Amino acid sequence: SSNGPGTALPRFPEDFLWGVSTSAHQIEGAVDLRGRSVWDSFSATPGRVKDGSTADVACDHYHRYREDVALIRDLGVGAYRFSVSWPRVQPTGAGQVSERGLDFYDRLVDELCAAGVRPVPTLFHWDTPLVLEEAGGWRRRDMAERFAQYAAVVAERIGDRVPTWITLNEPAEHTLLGHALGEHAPGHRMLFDALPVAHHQLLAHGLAVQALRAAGAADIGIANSHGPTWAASDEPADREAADFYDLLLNRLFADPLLLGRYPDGIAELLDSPGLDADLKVISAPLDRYGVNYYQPTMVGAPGTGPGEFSGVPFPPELPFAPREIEGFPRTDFGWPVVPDAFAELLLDFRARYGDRLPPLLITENGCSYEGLDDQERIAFLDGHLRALHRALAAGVDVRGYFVWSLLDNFEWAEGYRRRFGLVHVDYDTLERTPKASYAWLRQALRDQKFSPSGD
Ligand code: GBH
Repeated sequence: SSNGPGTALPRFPEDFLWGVSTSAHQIEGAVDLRGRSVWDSFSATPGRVKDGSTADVACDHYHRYREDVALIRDLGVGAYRFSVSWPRVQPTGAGQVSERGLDFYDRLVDELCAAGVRPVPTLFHWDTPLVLEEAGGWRRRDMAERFAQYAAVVAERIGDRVPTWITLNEPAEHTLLGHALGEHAPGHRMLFDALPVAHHQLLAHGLAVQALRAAGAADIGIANSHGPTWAASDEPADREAADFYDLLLNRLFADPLLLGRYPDGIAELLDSPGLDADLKVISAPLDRYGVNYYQPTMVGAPGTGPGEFSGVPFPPELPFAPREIEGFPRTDFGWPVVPDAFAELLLDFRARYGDRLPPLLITENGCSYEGLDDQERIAFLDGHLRALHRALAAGVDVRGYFVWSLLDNFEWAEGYRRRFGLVHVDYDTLERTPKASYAWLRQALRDQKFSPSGD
């Protein structure tokens, strides 16, 4: 049988969970109805967001969520992963709770349930309340307790209707881009001094898990970004660099969560009192492990290669240097499209963590392309779903797959220049138009005989 978008996908398990993902800051808008976040001030600083845009309006999802839930329902998926904006719930990040903010998520969850779609909220997708950042933000250990208190507030309000929780989105990216390299909010360029930011997020996750369990949550996970790391050559210096990058991307967060310890060398750098006790909290059992997958990365020895990363000069003092991966198609963002690397990642992950690995959810996978007739996106999704199916057949326990993203949205430092949606958004009229990929996915789910309600 032939492969490709022209032929039906292989059959996935009947109870496989199909979904779409978004995040609060990238779609909600309604900035006046919430507290300010680090991304508001970052976007207001000239030069930080490439097209000079802000997320003040974004997709105006706050006012248009009914239309968006209808799009999710008509697509035929069974789940929707969205994020809760911390400054919408707690405008200053602590204490005072905004009833209006909580009401929004209450209505959204009701609307999803009425449409037969499972709500999968993520509690933090990078929009730290600005007041907390100005007091030291994730560089401070007590952010972890603040986050757990916020988690308890949200769980108390919507927990009765939430089957699955995700604590944090991609703490690796938030540490690396937001605090080590300064390309994302809050824009710190601390290089290796950013390591405590990683630890504090992990501790925040662990304390939030305790708070969610206390509120009765039965199904909890985290969403980490992962991808295979390839060495530029077999030379020892390139291999060493690749191992180090692999440690930062694939192990720095997963090892503490799944094995209860940091990779060799990291605990010494952290030099944090009470680390063993923290690691007990961090490694409490999870019900799901979320993987966000986009592309493999190639690195070489420090000081080699083009000296830049995604068009930004790369600090030569780091022990690896990014390289271009040649020989594959690229998305509009320039990311290589390598479906086989998705299967490679999942098999490697299973080999590395074995029985310590909870069932996986693919919490994000997607690509940026222009246009309504987005055949490239169809080919991307088709290729990645086939790769995922191969990993399933090889015994990797994956329970669901979420496309990033439902809608075109505010793509962080790129602004609105990158479009990841199954649904096009006209940023002047805010009109939504399903793309060819939306129709393709809907048909693929029908071919699977997938039933959102599970019967
Ligand atoms: C996710 O992060 C975010 O969770 C989401 O908010 C965001 O909108 C979405 O992805 C799309 O960006 O220069 O070829 O080495 C993205 C994780 C990690 C993916 C770094 C791209 C670098 C590509 N990213 N990776 S490359």
